[in-house]
Formats: sequence, C-alpha cells, structure tokens
Amino acid sequence: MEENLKRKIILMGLDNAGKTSIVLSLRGDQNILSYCKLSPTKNHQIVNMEFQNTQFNIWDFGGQKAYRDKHLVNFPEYFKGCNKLIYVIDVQDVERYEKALDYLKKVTNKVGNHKHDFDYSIFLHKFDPKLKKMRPDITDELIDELINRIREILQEKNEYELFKTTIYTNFEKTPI
Ligand SMILES: Nc1nc2c(ncn2[C@@H]2O[C@H](COP(=O)(O)OP(=O)(O)OP(=O)(O)O)[C@@H](O)[C@H]2O)c(=O)[nH]1
Ligand SMILES: [Mg+2]
Repeated sequence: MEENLKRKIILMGLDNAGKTSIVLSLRGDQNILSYCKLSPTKNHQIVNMEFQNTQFNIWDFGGQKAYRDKHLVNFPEYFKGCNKLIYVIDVQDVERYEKALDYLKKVTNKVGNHKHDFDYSIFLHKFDPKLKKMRPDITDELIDELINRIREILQEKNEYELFKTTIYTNFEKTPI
C-alpha cells in the first residue's frame, strides 16, 4: 500500500493580504461570493485537504495587528512539523510594503536556520491581470525594489521561491 504523505503549510502576512482567499482558491471554491464576504481571520484556522495522495494541513494565520504579536510569541509551537511557510504580500498595498517586510523579518527571525524539509514561498499577491493598467504607480522598478528587500531578509537562511499570484485568473478579457 502506498504511504500517505503529510505536508504542513503555514500562511502568514498582514491583514487583508489575501491569505484566506488563496486557501479558498486552492480548495477550488468557484463561488465569487465567498471571496467578497470574507471577514478577517480570527487567531488562526486550520484547513485540511487531500491532493494526489498527500494530506495538506494548511494553517491560515489572521494578520490583523491584534494577532500578529501573539503569533510570534506562540510561533515555536505553531511551527512544529512545518514544511512550508507561505508569506503573502499585497502588492497593491504600497503604503504598507514597509510593514509587510518588517513582519516578514520578525517571522524569519523566529524560524532561524531551520533547513530540514522546510522552505519559504513568498507570494506577491493581488498581481491581477489588469494591474499595470489599473495601477500605473506600481512600476517594475517598485516591484524590483520590493523583491530585493525580500531577498535581503531571506538571504541564505533558507530555501525560498518568489511568485506573483492572483485569484483573478479564471476569467480574462483582452481586446483583440
Ligand atoms: N484584487 C485582488 N483582491 C484580492 C485577491 N485576493 C484576495 N483579494 C481580496 O482581498 C481582501 C482580503 O482577503 P482575505 O483573504 O480575507 O485576506 P487575509 O489575508 O486572509 O486577511 P486576514 O484574515 O485579516 O489576515 C478580500 O476582499 C479579497 O477579495 C487578488 O488576487 N486580487
Ligand atoms: Mg484571513
């Protein structure tokens, strides 16, 4: 009999970054209303899902100020057995880049040099298909600078990958 694999994933980032929406997308939730009606996550919620014989344990941490420090205090407990930490940054929230980077720094300090079967994914989220048109203030240079700052924080501490992500890719309409 094939062995069932288990992966524990932690999602962190500021409030309103889009973490819970990402979890809904991963679950294949197609109901647009469930994305609009999302309220801020309280403390944290654990979502289990199975995919290709692997049991995923997703820990979605509320990013509101009231919870952020608490998560850091309890971090060693939460981090036990974690295989991946996804840090979500809202690229559209330019005013709070600094705050998002600051929290990332605090989180990575808690993780330290934990290399065994663990890595980071950094999501530059809300990178919507029409972003360039809608938000000309978000230039390539601004994004490059953000990426450099992220790389500075992570350095060689751990393995990491960066992604541009959005929940708005199901329906795209481009003039021809
Ligand atoms: N434009 C855009 N909006 C998004 C995207 N993903 C999520 N949102 C919106 O962002 C808002 C916040 O989403 P949540 O998923 O609740 O954010 P969160 O990170 O879980 O917030 P907390 O639970 O407070 O930490 C919602 O109104 C979503 O519809 C995206 O890819 N693009
Ligand atoms: Mg949430």
